[in-house]
Amino acid sequence: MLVGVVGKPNVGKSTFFAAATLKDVPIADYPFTTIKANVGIAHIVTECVHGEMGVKDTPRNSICVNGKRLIPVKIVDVAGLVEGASAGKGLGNQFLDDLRQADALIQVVDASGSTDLEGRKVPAGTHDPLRDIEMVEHEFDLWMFGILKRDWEKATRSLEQAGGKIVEHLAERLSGLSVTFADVEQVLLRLRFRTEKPSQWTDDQIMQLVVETRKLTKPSLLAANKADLPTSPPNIRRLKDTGREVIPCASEAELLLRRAAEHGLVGYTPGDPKFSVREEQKLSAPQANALRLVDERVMKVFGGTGVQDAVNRAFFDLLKAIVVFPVEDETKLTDREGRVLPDAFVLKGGATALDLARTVHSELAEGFLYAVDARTGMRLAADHVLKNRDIVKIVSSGKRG
Ligand SMILES: Nc1nc2c(ncn2[C@@H]2O[C@H](COP(=O)(O)OP(=O)(O)OP(=O)(O)O)[C@@H](O)[C@H]2O)c(=O)[nH]1
Ligand SMILES: [Mg+2]
Repeated sequence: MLVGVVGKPNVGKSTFFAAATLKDVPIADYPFTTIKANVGIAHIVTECVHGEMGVKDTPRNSICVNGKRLIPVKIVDVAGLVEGASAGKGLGNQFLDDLRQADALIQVVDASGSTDLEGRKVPAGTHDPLRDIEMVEHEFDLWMFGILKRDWEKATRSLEQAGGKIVEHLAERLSGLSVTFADVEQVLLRLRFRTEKPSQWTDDQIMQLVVETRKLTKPSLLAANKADLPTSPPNIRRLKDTGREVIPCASEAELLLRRAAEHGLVGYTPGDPKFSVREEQKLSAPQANALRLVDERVMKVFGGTGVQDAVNRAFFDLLKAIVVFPVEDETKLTDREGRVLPDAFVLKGGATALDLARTVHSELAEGFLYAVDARTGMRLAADHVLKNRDIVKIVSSGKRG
């Protein structure tokens, strides 16, 4: 699963990305700072199961901090998107190509209204961020529309003559965008288009198809960034009034806190509503002042920086992801080497016991016999749908079983 960080230029996408991954990427106060996409590892946070199970864990693929399990996930930060990008303006289509594999999007918005539609600086509060959302989504749609319209008439006519299925044609055209056959089928069912005569579909209909496909296959939430600035709160309210999922974010504050925590200057776990200063005497005056501002303008107002919340919600809400703990000994909750609850895997919502086996190791899946729910001791079949925080042993005839 991959989540893309998108938006117009200069809204703080790379700052958000850097705060979520602690990867050093270019950040600057002008448009098109990012040219090449940045891929990095963020973490999603869930209550660890070790407390509930009364054991002390020894994590391997993830981290356990203060009872919370932090599990690695992939995110990508792309170049800024401007009006006309789908037709090559700005950095053009390239960033859209970088989003092909994304399963969900975090759309970063400059809630302070201090950058225009193209990302240039303007006096704070003078630009309406609601316009940016429409622009970004419309460009995305135009791009997908362009992919479908490429020799549409020729392709659909020959399809009709050969008795082929439009679902297959569409799924094939969009397969590079992480769109499946089942996705297209679902969209067409909802739209009730005449599937036997696609050559007669109007451009409006094809656009409708695109919009529905985007909503289904690239669900998104809004990260209302630069929330620390005084012009942001009214815009955040207006963004929320649209009915969209909006998370006030202060990416710069999160970056500051995570870096300070890395150096042991503050106590802070991503997602916490507050932080504590550890080594007051080691802070320079500007550092101390910056931390005071973060406390006053972000933590006390929004109850956190929002960055971790946005990453969590992209996976848990948009993708309905679940975290599952595989073990080899279902009573001791250990792996072969005796590590307690070593791994936590992120799976797509609806994932089965067999999907978990596949994720752990292909051999486990090939020889899959059954799984065991470590909490209840019950046997689970291959098609058993797993829940968030399940602890599961897989029994397999494969070498690793
Ligand atoms: N006040 C404030 N400024 C921020 C915040 N996040 C980012 N910025 C500033 O916004 C400017 C743009 O940040 P970037 O992260 O480079 O923005 P971007 O969206 O990646 O920009 P492009 O790559 O050019 O599209 C920088 O000056 C950041 O310091 C925030 O939470 N609050
Ligand atoms: Mg950038």
